[in-house]
Amino acid sequence: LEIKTISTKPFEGQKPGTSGLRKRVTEVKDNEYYLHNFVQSIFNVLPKEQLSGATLVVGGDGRYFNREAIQIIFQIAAANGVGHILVGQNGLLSTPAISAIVRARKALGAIILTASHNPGGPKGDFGIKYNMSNGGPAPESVTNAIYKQTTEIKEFAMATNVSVADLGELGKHQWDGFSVEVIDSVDDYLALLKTIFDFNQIRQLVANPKFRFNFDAMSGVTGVYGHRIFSQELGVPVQNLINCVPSEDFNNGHPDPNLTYAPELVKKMKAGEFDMGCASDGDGDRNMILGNKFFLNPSDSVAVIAANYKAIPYFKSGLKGLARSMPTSAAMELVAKDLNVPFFEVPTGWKFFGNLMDAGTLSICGEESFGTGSDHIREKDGIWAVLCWLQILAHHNANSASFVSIEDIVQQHWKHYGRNYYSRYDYEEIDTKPANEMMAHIKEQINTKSLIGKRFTTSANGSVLEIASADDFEYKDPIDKSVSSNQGLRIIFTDGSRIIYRLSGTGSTGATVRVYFDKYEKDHSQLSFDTQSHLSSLINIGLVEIAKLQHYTNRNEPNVIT
Ligand code: VG1
Ligand code: CO
Repeated sequence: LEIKTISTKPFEGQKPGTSGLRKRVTEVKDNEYYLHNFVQSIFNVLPKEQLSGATLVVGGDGRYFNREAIQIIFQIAAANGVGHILVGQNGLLSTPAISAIVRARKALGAIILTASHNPGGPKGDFGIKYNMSNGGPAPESVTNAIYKQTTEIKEFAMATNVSVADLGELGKHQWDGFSVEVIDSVDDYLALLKTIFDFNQIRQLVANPKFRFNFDAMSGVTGVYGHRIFSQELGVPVQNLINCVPSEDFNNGHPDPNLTYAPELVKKMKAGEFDMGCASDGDGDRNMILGNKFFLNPSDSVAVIAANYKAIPYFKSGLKGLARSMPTSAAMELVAKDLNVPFFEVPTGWKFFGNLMDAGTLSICGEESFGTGSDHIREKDGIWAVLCWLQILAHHNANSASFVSIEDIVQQHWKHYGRNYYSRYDYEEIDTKPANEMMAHIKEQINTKSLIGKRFTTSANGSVLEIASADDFEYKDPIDKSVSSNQGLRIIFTDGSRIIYRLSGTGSTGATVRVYFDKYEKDHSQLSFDTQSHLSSLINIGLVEIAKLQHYTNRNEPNVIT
Protein backbone atom coordinates (compact mmCIF):
# COMPACT_ATOMS: atom_id res chain seq x y z
CA LEU A 1 0.00 0.00 0.00
CA GLU A 2 1.31 3.43 -0.92
CA ILE A 3 0.07 5.56 1.95
CA LYS A 4 0.20 9.34 1.79
CA THR A 5 -0.66 11.79 4.54
CA ILE A 6 -2.25 14.95 3.21
CA SER A 7 -2.88 18.19 5.13
CA THR A 8 -6.34 19.68 5.16
CA LYS A 9 -8.47 22.31 6.90
CA PRO A 10 -11.88 21.84 8.58
CA PHE A 11 -15.09 22.63 6.69
CA GLU A 12 -17.99 24.15 8.53
CA GLY A 13 -21.33 22.39 8.93
CA GLN A 14 -20.31 18.72 8.75
CA LYS A 15 -22.79 17.82 11.48
CA PRO A 16 -24.86 14.71 10.75
CA GLY A 17 -28.65 15.30 10.98
CA THR A 18 -31.58 12.92 11.52
CA SER A 19 -29.86 10.37 9.30
CA GLY A 20 -26.28 11.22 8.35
CA LEU A 21 -24.65 14.17 6.59
CA ARG A 22 -26.64 15.51 3.63
CA LYS A 23 -25.24 18.27 1.46
CA ARG A 24 -25.62 19.71 -1.99
CA VAL A 25 -23.34 17.88 -4.43
CA THR A 26 -21.92 21.28 -5.41
CA GLU A 27 -20.76 21.93 -1.85
CA VAL A 28 -19.11 18.52 -1.67
CA LYS A 29 -17.44 18.72 -5.09
CA ASP A 30 -16.44 22.37 -5.05
CA ASN A 31 -14.51 21.95 -1.82
CA GLU A 32 -11.53 19.67 -2.37
CA TYR A 33 -11.24 17.17 0.49
CA TYR A 34 -14.78 17.87 1.79
CA LEU A 35 -15.59 14.17 1.63
CA HIS A 36 -12.05 13.11 2.63
CA ASN A 37 -12.34 15.12 5.85
CA PHE A 38 -15.64 13.52 6.81
CA VAL A 39 -14.46 9.98 6.07
CA GLN A 40 -11.19 10.47 7.97
CA SER A 41 -13.21 11.90 10.88
CA ILE A 42 -15.27 8.67 11.02
CA PHE A 43 -12.05 6.65 11.24
CA ASN A 44 -10.61 9.00 13.86
CA VAL A 45 -13.54 8.15 16.11
CA LEU A 46 -13.36 4.36 15.71
CA PRO A 47 -11.00 2.67 18.21
CA LYS A 48 -7.70 1.76 16.45
CA GLU A 49 -7.68 -1.82 17.72
CA GLN A 50 -11.18 -2.42 16.32
CA LEU A 51 -10.36 -0.79 13.01
CA SER A 52 -7.23 -2.77 12.40
CA GLY A 53 -8.04 -5.56 9.94
CA ALA A 54 -11.79 -4.91 10.26
CA THR A 55 -14.46 -5.57 7.65
CA LEU A 56 -16.59 -2.64 6.50
CA VAL A 57 -19.59 -2.61 4.16
CA VAL A 58 -19.83 0.19 1.59
CA GLY A 59 -22.64 0.98 -0.82
CA GLY A 60 -25.47 3.31 -1.59
CA ASP A 61 -28.47 4.33 -3.62
CA GLY A 62 -26.55 4.91 -6.86
CA ARG A 63 -26.87 8.69 -6.87
CA TYR A 64 -24.52 11.07 -8.62
CA PHE A 65 -20.99 11.25 -7.14
CA ASN A 66 -21.33 7.91 -5.29
CA ARG A 67 -18.92 6.22 -7.71
CA GLU A 68 -16.13 8.73 -7.06
CA ALA A 69 -16.91 8.73 -3.33
CA ILE A 70 -16.59 4.93 -3.15
CA GLN A 71 -13.04 5.02 -4.56
CA ILE A 72 -12.06 7.75 -2.09
CA ILE A 73 -13.48 5.68 0.78
CA PHE A 74 -11.47 2.62 -0.36
CA GLN A 75 -8.26 4.66 -0.30
CA ILE A 76 -8.85 6.29 3.08
CA ALA A 77 -10.06 3.03 4.64
CA ALA A 78 -6.98 1.15 3.44
CA ALA A 79 -4.69 3.82 4.88
CA ASN A 80 -6.49 3.66 8.22
CA GLY A 81 -5.98 -0.05 8.75
CA VAL A 82 -9.30 -1.45 7.50
CA GLY A 83 -8.70 -5.02 6.30
CA HIS A 84 -11.62 -5.80 4.07
CA ILE A 85 -14.39 -3.92 2.31
CA LEU A 86 -17.56 -5.48 0.97
CA VAL A 87 -19.07 -3.26 -1.70
CA GLY A 88 -22.32 -3.79 -3.59
CA GLN A 89 -22.20 -4.48 -7.33
CA ASN A 90 -22.02 -1.13 -9.16
CA GLY A 91 -21.85 0.43 -5.70
CA LEU A 92 -25.53 -0.36 -5.20
CA LEU A 93 -26.84 -1.51 -1.84
CA SER A 94 -30.11 -0.49 -0.25
CA THR A 95 -29.89 0.83 3.31
CA PRO A 96 -31.77 -2.20 4.73
CA ALA A 97 -29.58 -4.59 2.70
CA ILE A 98 -26.48 -2.95 4.19
CA SER A 99 -27.89 -3.44 7.66
CA ALA A 100 -28.50 -7.12 6.86
CA ILE A 101 -25.01 -7.60 5.43
CA VAL A 102 -23.28 -5.96 8.41
CA ARG A 103 -25.10 -8.35 10.72
CA ALA A 104 -24.70 -11.48 8.59
CA ARG A 105 -20.98 -10.92 7.93
CA LYS A 106 -20.19 -9.58 11.41
CA ALA A 107 -18.68 -6.40 9.98
CA LEU A 108 -17.43 -3.56 12.18
CA GLY A 109 -19.79 -1.17 10.45
CA ALA A 110 -20.83 0.42 7.18
CA ILE A 111 -20.50 3.60 5.24
CA ILE A 112 -23.77 4.31 3.44
CA LEU A 113 -23.83 6.73 0.52
CA THR A 114 -27.32 8.10 0.29
CA ALA A 115 -29.37 11.23 0.80
CA SER A 116 -32.39 8.93 0.89
CA HIS A 117 -35.48 10.69 -0.46
CA ASN A 118 -33.69 13.92 -1.43
CA PRO A 119 -33.22 14.57 -5.17
CA GLY A 120 -29.87 13.65 -6.75
CA GLY A 121 -27.77 14.65 -9.74
CA PRO A 122 -25.16 17.42 -10.14
CA LYS A 123 -27.54 19.96 -8.58
CA GLY A 124 -29.09 17.58 -6.08
CA ASP A 125 -27.90 16.16 -2.77
CA PHE A 126 -25.12 13.83 -1.70
CA GLY A 127 -25.28 11.95 1.59
CA ILE A 128 -23.04 9.84 3.80
CA LYS A 129 -23.74 8.04 7.04
CA TYR A 130 -21.98 5.61 9.35
CA ASN A 131 -23.65 2.49 10.75
CA MET A 132 -22.43 0.42 13.69
CA SER A 133 -21.75 -3.31 14.09
CA ASN A 134 -25.42 -3.93 15.01
CA GLY A 135 -26.30 -2.72 11.50
CA GLY A 136 -27.96 0.45 12.74
CA PRO A 137 -27.21 4.16 12.39
CA ALA A 138 -24.52 5.49 14.73
CA PRO A 139 -26.03 6.93 17.94
CA GLU A 140 -25.73 10.62 18.74
CA SER A 141 -22.70 10.03 20.97
CA VAL A 142 -20.81 8.77 17.89
CA THR A 143 -22.15 11.28 15.34
CA ASN A 144 -21.31 14.11 17.76
CA ALA A 145 -17.77 12.75 18.12
CA ILE A 146 -17.43 12.55 14.31
CA TYR A 147 -18.65 16.13 14.04
CA LYS A 148 -16.09 17.24 16.63
CA GLN A 149 -13.35 15.59 14.57
CA THR A 150 -14.48 17.47 11.46
CA THR A 151 -13.97 20.77 13.30
CA GLU A 152 -10.41 19.90 14.33
CA ILE A 153 -9.09 17.86 11.41
CA LYS A 154 -5.61 18.73 10.14
CA GLU A 155 -4.75 15.76 7.94
CA PHE A 156 -6.01 12.57 6.40
CA ALA A 157 -4.34 9.47 5.00
CA MET A 158 -5.03 7.63 1.77
CA ALA A 159 -3.56 4.63 -0.04
CA THR A 160 -3.13 6.12 -3.49
CA ASN A 161 -2.56 2.83 -5.30
CA VAL A 162 -5.98 1.42 -4.34
CA SER A 163 -8.76 1.56 -6.90
CA VAL A 164 -11.30 -0.84 -8.41
CA ALA A 165 -11.84 -0.03 -12.05
CA ASP A 166 -14.97 -2.10 -12.59
CA LEU A 167 -17.51 -2.24 -9.77
CA GLY A 168 -19.85 -4.09 -12.11
CA GLU A 169 -17.90 -7.33 -11.91
CA LEU A 170 -18.28 -9.55 -8.84
CA GLY A 171 -15.05 -10.67 -7.21
CA LYS A 172 -12.15 -9.87 -4.95
CA HIS A 173 -9.32 -7.35 -5.37
CA GLN A 174 -6.30 -7.65 -3.13
CA TRP A 175 -3.49 -5.43 -1.98
CA ASP A 176 -0.98 -5.84 0.79
CA GLY A 177 -3.16 -6.27 3.92
CA PHE A 178 -6.28 -4.83 2.27
CA SER A 179 -8.97 -6.20 0.02
CA VAL A 180 -12.16 -5.13 -1.68
CA GLU A 181 -14.85 -7.63 -2.57
CA VAL A 182 -17.63 -6.71 -4.99
CA ILE A 183 -20.70 -8.64 -3.83
CA ASP A 184 -24.16 -9.23 -5.25
CA SER A 185 -26.48 -6.44 -4.06
CA VAL A 186 -29.39 -8.74 -3.21
CA ASP A 187 -28.13 -12.21 -2.09
CA ASP A 188 -27.59 -11.72 1.68
CA TYR A 189 -30.73 -9.62 2.04
CA LEU A 190 -32.91 -12.06 0.14
CA ALA A 191 -31.57 -14.95 2.23
CA LEU A 192 -32.68 -13.09 5.36
CA LEU A 193 -36.14 -12.30 3.95
CA LYS A 194 -36.65 -15.97 3.18
CA THR A 195 -36.27 -16.76 6.88
CA ILE A 196 -38.93 -14.14 7.74
CA PHE A 197 -41.73 -14.77 5.23
CA ASP A 198 -43.51 -17.71 3.68
CA PHE A 199 -42.58 -17.07 0.03
CA ASN A 200 -44.74 -19.98 -1.16
CA GLN A 201 -47.88 -18.48 0.32
CA ILE A 202 -47.07 -15.08 -1.22
CA ARG A 203 -46.49 -16.73 -4.61
CA GLN A 204 -50.06 -18.08 -4.46
CA LEU A 205 -51.43 -14.61 -3.81
CA VAL A 206 -49.43 -13.15 -6.69
CA ALA A 207 -50.77 -15.91 -8.96
CA ASN A 208 -54.38 -15.13 -7.96
CA PRO A 209 -55.99 -13.35 -10.97
CA LYS A 210 -58.06 -11.24 -8.53
CA PHE A 211 -54.86 -9.67 -7.20
CA ARG A 212 -53.02 -7.09 -9.30
CA PHE A 213 -49.73 -5.73 -7.91
CA ASN A 214 -47.60 -2.76 -8.97
CA PHE A 215 -44.22 -1.58 -7.68
CA ASP A 216 -42.49 1.77 -8.33
CA ALA A 217 -38.78 1.98 -7.44
CA MET A 218 -38.72 5.70 -8.26
CA SER A 219 -35.45 5.11 -10.17
CA GLY A 220 -33.71 4.40 -6.87
CA VAL A 221 -31.79 1.39 -5.66
CA THR A 222 -34.81 -0.88 -5.08
CA GLY A 223 -35.21 -1.44 -8.82
CA VAL A 224 -32.54 -4.11 -8.43
CA TYR A 225 -34.35 -5.68 -5.47
CA GLY A 226 -37.77 -5.37 -7.07
CA HIS A 227 -36.73 -7.33 -10.14
CA ARG A 228 -35.10 -10.10 -8.17
CA ILE A 229 -37.58 -10.42 -5.30
CA PHE A 230 -40.99 -9.46 -6.69
CA SER A 231 -40.47 -10.71 -10.20
CA GLN A 232 -37.99 -13.61 -10.19
CA GLU A 233 -38.85 -14.97 -6.74
CA LEU A 234 -42.55 -14.20 -6.42
CA GLY A 235 -43.76 -14.15 -10.02
CA VAL A 236 -44.90 -10.55 -10.47
CA PRO A 237 -44.93 -9.74 -14.23
CA VAL A 238 -42.01 -7.47 -15.15
CA GLN A 239 -44.32 -4.89 -16.71
CA ASN A 240 -45.80 -4.31 -13.24
CA LEU A 241 -42.47 -3.01 -11.98
CA ILE A 242 -41.97 0.63 -12.93
CA ASN A 243 -38.97 2.99 -12.68
CA CYS A 244 -36.81 0.01 -11.77
CA VAL A 245 -33.54 1.11 -13.37
CA PRO A 246 -31.41 2.95 -10.78
CA SER A 247 -30.44 6.36 -12.08
CA GLU A 248 -27.88 8.89 -10.82
CA ASP A 249 -30.48 11.65 -10.69
CA PHE A 250 -33.51 9.41 -10.15
CA ASN A 251 -34.54 10.13 -13.69
CA ASN A 252 -34.74 13.80 -12.79
CA GLY A 253 -37.24 12.93 -10.05
CA HIS A 254 -37.67 13.27 -6.31
CA PRO A 255 -37.36 9.74 -4.91
CA ASP A 256 -39.73 10.31 -2.02
CA PRO A 257 -42.63 7.85 -1.94
CA ASN A 258 -45.59 10.06 -1.06
CA LEU A 259 -48.75 11.35 -2.70
CA THR A 260 -46.95 14.32 -4.28
CA TYR A 261 -43.74 12.80 -5.62
CA ALA A 262 -45.02 9.40 -6.81
CA PRO A 263 -47.72 10.72 -9.17
CA GLU A 264 -47.47 7.88 -11.72
CA LEU A 265 -48.31 5.21 -9.16
CA VAL A 266 -50.88 7.35 -7.34
CA LYS A 267 -52.75 7.92 -10.60
CA LYS A 268 -52.92 4.22 -11.42
CA MET A 269 -54.16 3.39 -7.94
CA LYS A 270 -56.80 6.12 -8.01
CA ALA A 271 -58.03 4.72 -11.29
CA GLY A 272 -58.39 1.29 -9.68
CA GLU A 273 -55.89 -0.38 -12.02
CA PHE A 274 -54.27 -2.39 -9.21
CA ASP A 275 -55.14 -3.89 -5.83
CA MET A 276 -51.81 -3.04 -4.24
CA GLY A 277 -49.39 -0.35 -5.34
CA CYS A 278 -46.07 0.24 -3.62
CA ALA A 279 -43.17 2.63 -3.91
CA SER A 280 -39.91 3.04 -2.06
CA ASP A 281 -37.45 5.89 -1.69
CA GLY A 282 -33.96 6.32 -3.18
CA ASP A 283 -32.20 4.06 -0.67
CA GLY A 284 -35.05 1.61 -0.11
CA ASP A 285 -35.79 2.12 3.56
CA ARG A 286 -39.16 3.83 3.03
CA ASN A 287 -42.37 2.42 1.63
CA MET A 288 -45.67 3.78 0.47
CA ILE A 289 -48.44 1.24 0.08
CA LEU A 290 -51.73 2.03 -1.61
CA GLY A 291 -54.81 -0.10 -2.01
CA ASN A 292 -57.31 0.00 -4.85
CA LYS A 293 -58.52 3.64 -4.63
CA PHE A 294 -57.29 3.66 -1.04
CA PHE A 295 -54.48 5.50 0.74
CA LEU A 296 -52.87 3.46 3.47
CA ASN A 297 -51.59 5.88 6.06
CA PRO A 298 -48.09 4.79 7.22
CA SER A 299 -49.11 5.12 10.88
CA ASP A 300 -52.03 2.76 10.23
CA SER A 301 -49.85 0.46 8.14
CA VAL A 302 -47.44 -0.34 10.96
CA ALA A 303 -50.27 -0.72 13.47
CA VAL A 304 -52.10 -3.17 11.19
CA ILE A 305 -48.89 -5.14 10.58
CA ALA A 306 -48.41 -5.41 14.35
CA ALA A 307 -52.03 -6.46 14.92
CA ASN A 308 -51.65 -9.14 12.22
CA TYR A 309 -48.27 -10.39 13.41
CA LYS A 310 -49.46 -13.98 13.50
CA ALA A 311 -49.64 -14.04 9.70
CA ILE A 312 -45.86 -13.51 9.50
CA PRO A 313 -43.71 -16.57 10.27
CA TYR A 314 -40.85 -14.50 11.80
CA PHE A 315 -43.16 -13.34 14.62
CA LYS A 316 -44.57 -16.79 15.33
CA SER A 317 -43.16 -16.87 18.86
CA GLY A 318 -44.83 -13.55 19.71
CA LEU A 319 -43.93 -9.87 19.94
CA LYS A 320 -41.33 -8.47 22.35
CA GLY A 321 -42.62 -4.92 22.14
CA LEU A 322 -43.94 -2.23 19.80
CA ALA A 323 -42.80 1.33 19.20
CA ARG A 324 -43.36 4.42 17.13
CA SER A 325 -41.69 7.80 16.78
CA MET A 326 -43.33 10.66 18.67
CA PRO A 327 -45.04 12.41 15.71
CA THR A 328 -46.44 9.10 14.36
CA SER A 329 -50.16 8.63 15.01
CA ALA A 330 -51.09 6.95 18.27
CA ALA A 331 -52.62 3.93 16.48
CA MET A 332 -49.69 1.70 17.50
CA GLU A 333 -50.14 1.93 21.26
CA LEU A 334 -53.74 0.73 21.02
CA VAL A 335 -52.39 -2.46 19.46
CA ALA A 336 -49.66 -2.77 22.09
CA LYS A 337 -52.23 -2.40 24.85
CA ASP A 338 -54.56 -4.95 23.26
CA LEU A 339 -51.75 -7.49 22.78
CA ASN A 340 -50.37 -6.69 26.22
CA VAL A 341 -46.80 -6.03 25.05
CA PRO A 342 -44.44 -3.16 26.02
CA PHE A 343 -44.81 0.08 24.07
CA PHE A 344 -42.20 2.81 23.42
CA GLU A 345 -42.41 6.35 22.02
CA VAL A 346 -39.06 7.58 20.68
CA PRO A 347 -37.85 10.71 18.85
CA THR A 348 -37.87 10.94 15.06
CA GLY A 349 -35.13 8.93 13.35
CA TRP A 350 -34.46 5.21 13.26
CA LYS A 351 -31.38 5.27 15.49
CA PHE A 352 -33.56 5.39 18.62
CA PHE A 353 -35.23 2.04 17.90
CA GLY A 354 -31.92 0.14 17.69
CA ASN A 355 -31.10 0.18 21.41
CA LEU A 356 -34.52 -1.26 22.25
CA MET A 357 -34.08 -3.99 19.66
CA ASP A 358 -30.56 -4.85 20.85
CA ALA A 359 -31.97 -5.15 24.38
CA GLY A 360 -34.60 -7.60 23.12
CA THR A 361 -37.61 -5.43 23.95
CA LEU A 362 -38.82 -4.38 20.51
CA SER A 363 -40.14 -6.33 17.52
CA ILE A 364 -42.08 -3.97 15.20
CA CYS A 365 -41.88 -0.19 14.91
CA GLY A 366 -42.57 2.62 12.51
CA GLU A 367 -42.69 6.28 11.65
CA GLU A 368 -45.34 8.38 9.97
CA SER A 369 -42.78 9.25 7.29
CA PHE A 370 -43.33 5.97 5.41
CA GLY A 371 -40.78 4.10 7.55
CA THR A 372 -41.64 0.63 8.84
CA GLY A 373 -39.44 -2.12 10.20
CA SER A 374 -38.61 -4.80 12.73
CA ASP A 375 -35.71 -6.28 14.64
CA HIS A 376 -34.66 -8.45 11.69
CA ILE A 377 -32.24 -5.57 10.95
CA ARG A 378 -31.52 -2.13 12.44
CA GLU A 379 -32.88 0.10 9.67
CA LYS A 380 -36.37 0.66 8.41
CA ASP A 381 -37.08 -1.56 5.46
CA GLY A 382 -39.32 -0.73 2.50
CA ILE A 383 -39.29 -4.11 0.76
CA TRP A 384 -39.90 -5.86 4.08
CA ALA A 385 -43.01 -3.70 4.64
CA VAL A 386 -44.32 -4.60 1.18
CA LEU A 387 -43.71 -8.28 1.93
CA CYS A 388 -45.53 -7.92 5.27
CA TRP A 389 -48.60 -6.63 3.47
CA LEU A 390 -48.33 -9.32 0.80
CA GLN A 391 -48.13 -11.94 3.53
CA ILE A 392 -51.08 -10.46 5.44
CA LEU A 393 -53.15 -10.33 2.24
CA ALA A 394 -52.11 -13.89 1.37
CA HIS A 395 -53.12 -15.02 4.85
CA HIS A 396 -56.55 -13.35 4.70
CA ASN A 397 -57.21 -14.63 1.19
CA ALA A 398 -55.97 -18.19 1.68
CA ASN A 399 -59.48 -19.57 2.30
CA SER A 400 -61.67 -16.67 1.29
CA ALA A 401 -64.28 -16.87 -1.46
CA SER A 402 -64.30 -13.15 -2.21
CA PHE A 403 -61.13 -11.06 -2.36
CA VAL A 404 -60.15 -9.43 0.95
CA SER A 405 -58.54 -6.09 0.06
CA ILE A 406 -56.14 -3.76 1.86
CA GLU A 407 -59.06 -1.45 2.56
CA ASP A 408 -61.12 -4.32 4.03
CA ILE A 409 -58.29 -5.20 6.40
CA VAL A 410 -57.83 -1.57 7.51
CA GLN A 411 -61.60 -1.04 7.97
CA GLN A 412 -61.67 -4.17 10.13
CA HIS A 413 -58.76 -2.78 12.14
CA TRP A 414 -60.52 0.57 12.70
CA LYS A 415 -63.69 -1.19 13.82
CA HIS A 416 -61.71 -3.05 16.45
CA TYR A 417 -59.32 -0.33 17.63
CA GLY A 418 -60.87 2.95 16.50
CA ARG A 419 -59.27 5.24 13.92
CA ASN A 420 -56.58 7.88 14.24
CA TYR A 421 -57.29 10.51 11.62
CA TYR A 422 -53.83 11.70 10.77
CA SER A 423 -52.07 14.12 8.47
CA ARG A 424 -48.65 15.74 8.07
CA TYR A 425 -48.05 19.08 6.36
CA ASP A 426 -44.56 19.83 4.99
CA TYR A 427 -43.40 23.34 4.14
CA GLU A 428 -40.13 22.85 2.28
CA GLU A 429 -37.27 25.27 1.64
CA ILE A 430 -38.35 27.98 4.06
CA ASP A 431 -35.67 30.47 5.10
CA THR A 432 -34.05 29.35 8.31
CA LYS A 433 -34.71 32.62 10.16
CA PRO A 434 -38.53 32.79 9.87
CA ALA A 435 -38.76 29.05 10.50
CA ASN A 436 -36.81 29.44 13.73
CA GLU A 437 -38.89 32.48 14.69
CA MET A 438 -42.10 30.54 14.23
CA MET A 439 -40.80 27.70 16.38
CA ALA A 440 -39.70 30.24 19.02
CA HIS A 441 -43.19 31.76 18.98
CA ILE A 442 -44.74 28.36 19.73
CA LYS A 443 -42.06 27.52 22.29
CA GLU A 444 -42.78 30.78 24.07
CA GLN A 445 -46.44 29.82 24.46
CA ILE A 446 -45.34 26.45 25.84
CA ASN A 447 -42.85 27.99 28.28
CA THR A 448 -45.32 30.52 29.68
CA LYS A 449 -47.94 27.75 29.96
CA SER A 450 -50.41 30.09 28.27
CA LEU A 451 -51.75 27.26 26.10
CA ILE A 452 -52.88 25.00 28.91
CA GLY A 453 -56.66 25.14 29.38
CA LYS A 454 -57.10 27.16 26.19
CA ARG A 455 -60.39 26.25 24.45
CA PHE A 456 -61.24 26.44 20.77
CA THR A 457 -64.74 26.15 19.37
CA THR A 458 -64.63 24.15 16.15
CA SER A 459 -66.37 25.44 13.06
CA ALA A 460 -67.75 22.06 11.95
CA ASN A 461 -70.15 21.18 14.76
CA GLY A 462 -69.39 23.73 17.47
CA SER A 463 -67.69 21.17 19.69
CA VAL A 464 -64.88 22.42 21.91
CA LEU A 465 -61.22 21.36 21.80
CA GLU A 466 -59.26 22.10 24.97
CA ILE A 467 -55.48 21.96 25.36
CA ALA A 468 -54.44 19.66 28.19
CA SER A 469 -50.66 19.93 27.97
CA ALA A 470 -47.83 21.24 25.83
CA ASP A 471 -44.10 20.53 25.89
CA ASP A 472 -40.86 20.19 23.98
CA PHE A 473 -40.43 16.42 23.63
CA GLU A 474 -37.49 14.96 25.50
CA TYR A 475 -36.52 11.30 25.41
CA LYS A 476 -34.57 9.32 27.91
CA ASP A 477 -33.34 6.09 26.39
CA PRO A 478 -34.50 3.34 28.77
CA ILE A 479 -31.46 1.21 27.88
CA ASP A 480 -28.42 3.51 27.90
CA LYS A 481 -30.15 6.37 29.79
CA SER A 482 -28.93 8.97 27.28
CA VAL A 483 -31.18 12.03 26.99
CA SER A 484 -32.22 13.64 23.68
CA SER A 485 -33.84 17.08 24.06
CA ASN A 486 -35.67 19.43 21.67
CA GLN A 487 -37.26 16.61 19.69
CA GLY A 488 -40.46 18.41 18.67
CA LEU A 489 -43.08 20.76 20.12
CA ARG A 490 -46.18 18.89 21.27
CA ILE A 491 -49.65 20.22 21.94
CA ILE A 492 -51.98 17.64 23.46
CA PHE A 493 -55.74 18.14 23.82
CA THR A 494 -58.04 16.74 26.48
CA ASP A 495 -59.59 14.29 23.97
CA GLY A 496 -56.12 12.96 23.09
CA SER A 497 -55.81 14.91 19.81
CA ARG A 498 -52.28 16.14 19.13
CA ILE A 499 -50.53 18.81 17.08
CA ILE A 500 -46.76 18.53 16.69
CA TYR A 501 -44.22 20.94 15.18
CA ARG A 502 -40.71 19.99 14.08
CA LEU A 503 -37.98 21.31 11.85
CA SER A 504 -36.60 18.64 9.53
CA GLY A 505 -33.12 17.30 10.14
CA THR A 506 -32.60 15.76 6.70
CA GLY A 507 -32.58 18.76 4.37
CA SER A 508 -29.42 20.21 2.87
CA THR A 509 -30.42 23.87 2.56
CA GLY A 510 -32.90 26.15 4.36
CA ALA A 511 -35.51 24.70 6.68
CA THR A 512 -38.47 22.37 6.28
CA VAL A 513 -41.31 22.87 8.74
CA ARG A 514 -43.36 19.79 9.52
CA VAL A 515 -46.72 20.02 11.28
CA TYR A 516 -48.46 16.81 12.35
CA PHE A 517 -52.14 16.35 13.25
CA ASP A 518 -53.64 13.35 15.02
CA LYS A 519 -57.27 12.88 16.14
CA TYR A 520 -58.76 9.67 17.49
CA GLU A 521 -62.33 8.42 16.92
CA LYS A 522 -63.68 5.13 18.18
CA ASP A 523 -67.41 5.43 17.55
CA HIS A 524 -68.32 3.19 14.56
CA SER A 525 -70.30 6.03 13.00
CA GLN A 526 -67.13 8.20 12.91
CA LEU A 527 -64.79 5.93 10.98
CA SER A 528 -65.38 6.77 7.32
CA PHE A 529 -64.86 10.51 6.97
CA ASP A 530 -62.45 12.23 4.63
CA THR A 531 -59.23 12.82 6.57
CA GLN A 532 -58.64 16.45 5.59
CA SER A 533 -62.17 17.60 6.32
CA HIS A 534 -62.36 15.67 9.57
CA LEU A 535 -59.11 17.28 10.73
CA SER A 536 -59.89 20.77 9.43
CA SER A 537 -60.57 22.36 12.82
CA LEU A 538 -57.45 20.92 14.37
CA ILE A 539 -55.43 21.99 11.32
CA ASN A 540 -56.78 25.51 11.58
CA ILE A 541 -55.93 25.72 15.28
CA GLY A 542 -52.44 24.43 14.57
CA LEU A 543 -51.55 26.58 11.60
CA VAL A 544 -53.42 29.80 12.37
CA GLU A 545 -54.14 30.11 16.07
CA ILE A 546 -51.00 28.61 17.58
CA ALA A 547 -48.24 28.88 14.97
CA LYS A 548 -49.29 31.90 12.88
CA LEU A 549 -47.60 29.95 10.12
CA GLN A 550 -48.59 32.17 7.24
CA HIS A 551 -47.44 35.27 9.09
CA TYR A 552 -43.99 33.81 9.74
CA THR A 553 -43.34 31.84 6.56
CA ASN A 554 -45.45 33.58 3.97
CA ARG A 555 -46.74 30.20 2.81
CA ASN A 556 -50.40 29.55 2.12
CA GLU A 557 -50.09 25.90 1.23
CA PRO A 558 -47.76 23.06 2.20
CA ASN A 559 -45.60 21.43 -0.52
CA VAL A 560 -46.61 17.97 0.59
CA ILE A 561 -49.64 16.69 2.48
CA THR A 562 -49.58 13.14 3.76
C1 VG1 B 1 -37.27 12.48 8.02
C2 VG1 B 1 -38.46 11.78 8.63
C3 VG1 B 1 -38.00 10.78 9.68
C4 VG1 B 1 -37.00 9.79 9.04
C5 VG1 B 1 -35.87 10.56 8.39
C6 VG1 B 1 -34.89 9.67 7.66
O1 VG1 B 1 -36.58 13.19 9.02
O2 VG1 B 1 -39.35 12.71 9.20
O3 VG1 B 1 -39.11 10.11 10.21
O4 VG1 B 1 -36.49 8.92 9.99
O5 VG1 B 1 -36.38 11.50 7.47
O6 VG1 B 1 -35.52 8.96 6.64
P1 VG1 B 1 -36.75 14.77 9.21
O7 VG1 B 1 -35.75 15.13 10.26
O8 VG1 B 1 -36.47 15.38 7.87
O9 VG1 B 1 -38.16 14.98 9.63
V1 VG1 B 1 -34.65 8.50 5.27
O10 VG1 B 1 -35.55 7.56 4.39
O11 VG1 B 1 -34.01 9.93 4.87
O12 VG1 B 1 -33.25 7.68 5.89
CO1 CO C 1 -34.49 6.57 2.93
